[in-house]
Amino acid sequence: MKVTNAEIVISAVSKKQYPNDLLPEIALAGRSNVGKSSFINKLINRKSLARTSSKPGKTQTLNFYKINDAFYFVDVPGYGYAKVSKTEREKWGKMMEEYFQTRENLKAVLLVTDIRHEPTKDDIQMYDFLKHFELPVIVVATKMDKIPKGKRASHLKRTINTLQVEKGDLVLPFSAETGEGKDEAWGILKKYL
Ligand SMILES: Nc1nc2c(ncn2[C@@H]2O[C@H](COP(=O)(O)OP(=O)(O)OP(=O)(O)O)[C@@H](O)[C@H]2O)c(=O)[nH]1
Ligand SMILES: [Mg+2]
Repeated sequence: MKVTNAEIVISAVSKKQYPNDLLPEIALAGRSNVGKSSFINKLINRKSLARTSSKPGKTQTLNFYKINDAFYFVDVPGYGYAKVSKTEREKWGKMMEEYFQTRENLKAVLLVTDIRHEPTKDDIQMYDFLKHFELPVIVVATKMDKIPKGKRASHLKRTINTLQVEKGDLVLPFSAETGEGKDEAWGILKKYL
């Protein structure tokens, strides 16, 4: 897809702030610091529209990025960052449920995982949570540039096995560094838009 326009519309913390123009949405979920915001930037060819950071916990709100006036990427705050208070975690949980459970224009979720590491308990929980709400899930195995070619297959297999990815759910090797998987990502997303 040729992206000619991309803009942040709102950083929302609750439902009443979500955009109401009924455009389809694609959400990004995953651990803190895994590369969700970087994924968005890579797909839309913008260095830093979605704010990224080497420190975990950069994205704290549901950030709605309107693309070509046609759909939204929704950048969701990450999970699994240890230095988060119980209150913060509960606030996060409520925000997630409110969004994933009730959002009718949400068409698919990209669950971003780090190919270097085995998916965590939190990743498994998130995958199961999304499946529970019967949302289409695409697993994005990012940071592919960080592992040697010879280990790709075994790492991908580990991700699939640990998450127990259901038949029919796609797993996409990706790198925001090299652009690997970008065209494939658009190919997949087009089907939901
Ligand atoms: N080598 C490499 N680094 C990446 C890749 N994707 C993201 N990063 C780096 O990982 C760090 C975190 O990236 P972000 O995109 O901010 O991660 P996030 O998931 O949005 O993080 P939160 O907003 O904190 O949840 C940054 O330093 C990025 O440059 C990738 O594909 N390869
Ligand atoms: Mg982010």
